Amino acid sequence: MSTSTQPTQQTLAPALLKNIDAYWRAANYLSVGQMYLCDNPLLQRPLALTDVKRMLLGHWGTTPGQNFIYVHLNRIIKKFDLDMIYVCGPGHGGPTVVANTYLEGTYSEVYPNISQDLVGLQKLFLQFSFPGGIPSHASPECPGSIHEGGELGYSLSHAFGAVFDNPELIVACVVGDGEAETGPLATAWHANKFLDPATDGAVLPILHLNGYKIANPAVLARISHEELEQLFRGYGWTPIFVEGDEPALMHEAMATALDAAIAQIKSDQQDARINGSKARPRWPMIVLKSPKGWTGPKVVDGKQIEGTFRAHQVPITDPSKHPGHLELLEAWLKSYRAEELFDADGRLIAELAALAPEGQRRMGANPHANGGALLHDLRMPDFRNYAVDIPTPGVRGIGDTRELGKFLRDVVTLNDAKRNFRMFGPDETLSNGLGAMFEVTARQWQAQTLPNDEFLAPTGRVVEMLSEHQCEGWLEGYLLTGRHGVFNCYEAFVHIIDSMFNQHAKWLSVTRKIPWRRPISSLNYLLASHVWRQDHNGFTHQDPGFIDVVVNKKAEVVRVYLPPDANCLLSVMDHCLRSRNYVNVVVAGKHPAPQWLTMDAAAKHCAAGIGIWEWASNCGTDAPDVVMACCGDVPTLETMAAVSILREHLPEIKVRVVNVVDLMKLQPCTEHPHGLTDVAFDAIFTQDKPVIFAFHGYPRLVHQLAYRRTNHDNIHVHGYKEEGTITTPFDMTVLNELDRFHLAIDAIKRVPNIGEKGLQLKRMLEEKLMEHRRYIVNFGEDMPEIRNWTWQSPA
Ligand SMILES: Cc1ncc(C[n+]2csc(CCOP(=O)(O)OP(=O)(O)O)c2C)c(N)n1
Repeated sequence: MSTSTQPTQQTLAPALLKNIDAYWRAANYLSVGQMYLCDNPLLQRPLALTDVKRMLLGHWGTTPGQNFIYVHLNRIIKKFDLDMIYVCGPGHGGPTVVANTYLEGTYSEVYPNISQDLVGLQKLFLQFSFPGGIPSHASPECPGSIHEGGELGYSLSHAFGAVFDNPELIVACVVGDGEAETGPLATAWHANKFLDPATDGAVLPILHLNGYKIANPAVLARISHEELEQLFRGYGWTPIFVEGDEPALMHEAMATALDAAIAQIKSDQQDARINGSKARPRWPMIVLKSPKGWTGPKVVDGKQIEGTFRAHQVPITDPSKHPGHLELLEAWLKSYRAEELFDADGRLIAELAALAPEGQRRMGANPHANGGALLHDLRMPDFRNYAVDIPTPGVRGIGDTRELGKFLRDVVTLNDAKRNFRMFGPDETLSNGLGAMFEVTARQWQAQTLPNDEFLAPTGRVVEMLSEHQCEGWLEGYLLTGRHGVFNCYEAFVHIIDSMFNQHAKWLSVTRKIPWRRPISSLNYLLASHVWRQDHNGFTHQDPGFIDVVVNKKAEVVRVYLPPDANCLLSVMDHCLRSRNYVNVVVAGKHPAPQWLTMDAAAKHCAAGIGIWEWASNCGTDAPDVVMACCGDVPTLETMAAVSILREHLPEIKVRVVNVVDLMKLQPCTEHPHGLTDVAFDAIFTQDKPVIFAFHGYPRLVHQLAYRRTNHDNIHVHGYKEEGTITTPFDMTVLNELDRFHLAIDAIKRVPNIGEKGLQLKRMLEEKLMEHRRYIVNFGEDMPEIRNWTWQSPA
């Protein structure tokens, strides 16, 4: 199906077409006003230099096209009583969402000072891109937005995340033709192979083919119509083209296209929901080809603006410095004939106001775009019921994430009816040890299946696509619309979405200060298959740096947990799934590993976030000679083994064992709400004793967090030093000097007056390291004393 600018049918009655055009003019006028005016909002007197902002900021190019889309969506929402939200891919079209939510009334409802009158209009204009005002993007401050779009590329992923398990919702998602060149957006078209037409909603992508980015043409705008159409058909979409620049024809074409798109969505959904069709729909999408900076100045200073890249930002520059620009700006503003659109008090005339949907059907007031308002607590199984039995510390477990899998399986079951919990991941749910989930659910998959496939079904709580971008974007969209979930990922490759995490954390930081934005469920990362157990995959798979990225963000938003065993992992995950407005990063192992704490002890330890393991220490309440600290499952194992060595060979050294679950405990309490007071920190780490700190990640991070502590100079951190390859698990720790021998040697070096006995032990441990090397090279596995080592509790 293809719609041209010469529509064969008349979708819009002449009066409606005229009003739609007038509404579009109103939105365009408000957009230009936001970019330029600080006063005289309706030009009730001649435009003066003092009416124009001193700093001119904003993006005009995308805005008129998006205003055009918005008014047409309003019509279609009313016509079909649609539950629809708007995702503004090129979020720099912020003036669109602000102008339109203002016109429909939602803006003034959440910001009563921005009233629908002359005073409010002036404030609306002034606040835009102005110190103390609002950003120029579809930012959290704007009602109806779940996607700021400052960093391009994530619109479609967010849109799909929003419609999972929202069968009545349609997300109209504007994709910039420049945005479409980004990696995340380019893969996002495949999301249609994961959407269940029976139980999920629909996404209506609107590719905004306005031809240009900031300074370049957009690739999709410079391939033939046929090639573009084939591209989207190849991705499984049914493109409907709306092309042109003559407003009246374009209104008609857009209305016809939207009618067709909605009819197709409804018919596809009906086929699946009523007729039981199992076919994957070829969902409709719209390609809107319109000039960049449509209706704006045609030529400025002898250069063409409309329909070129030059329309991207502010087409008319500072009138105080450029003769003739004030007149050009006035003529541009007047071209929208605001006097026909607003009454003398600045109120949109009733005939036009009636075009907007009402109540929660307004895209700015749709509760899906304020997901916290729809959020229900998860029904949670009692994590204590999944306790690993610990008859004695050090017993070997089956793999911490494998225990967690059973808990998550039951989270799925308990919330099955509500359909508000999902696990997203790039193909690693099984590999990360969470296979128990598949006892009760499947991977959602709408493409073909073959007899040997496993755990694929039209609908399921697990969604896996080998695109970390999609997994992240889907989960974000899912959370932002009021649901819960987990992203499980290889630790090294979660870096792929560093920047998406950044943006989500920023969103959360801002929304915390917006009272009408209700808290949403936290974004939970479960990073299994971590650096220390990627011995078989090698160097490429060894990178614990995501937590370094995470801790850069506002303390009020980020939390990092490194549970040492399965019971702690269960306790931590229970907490994360109940939490709101955070990003929680949980790093856990999947391989059989020693278990340390009973469930009661684990729950207490995790609640404290850090603690002295007295049962593993040999100094009782006395001051220690050395603090052996650990954070992470493998560092804990190596520390415990090092402590055993010291206890056996140098029992006179008083060792205190400290375990850190909650990394942010290390930061001062003035920096992070979880941070220890200096007094509490000193009580654990002492003021002057050496601390040998075995850390899961890059050593620098511990120093960064603890640099203000009294005893910082005595903290010696062992962590990942970017040494790695395919080798044995223990050798990974040896290469990075995180192993028991290096830890014990470091303790010997740091404890004063250690004597000849200590030096002998040091030599013995150095010899052990050589023996280890010889052994693994000969046998290809770790020495039996390493493989079979178990913790022996002190007598
Ligand atoms: C990931 C990313 N890279 C670069 C930019 C800088 N940038 C802002 S707007 C823009 C061009 C966008 O073009 P398009 O998506 O076609 O939007 P429109 O032309 O409608 O403004 C670029 C490159 C960005 N915001 N995000």
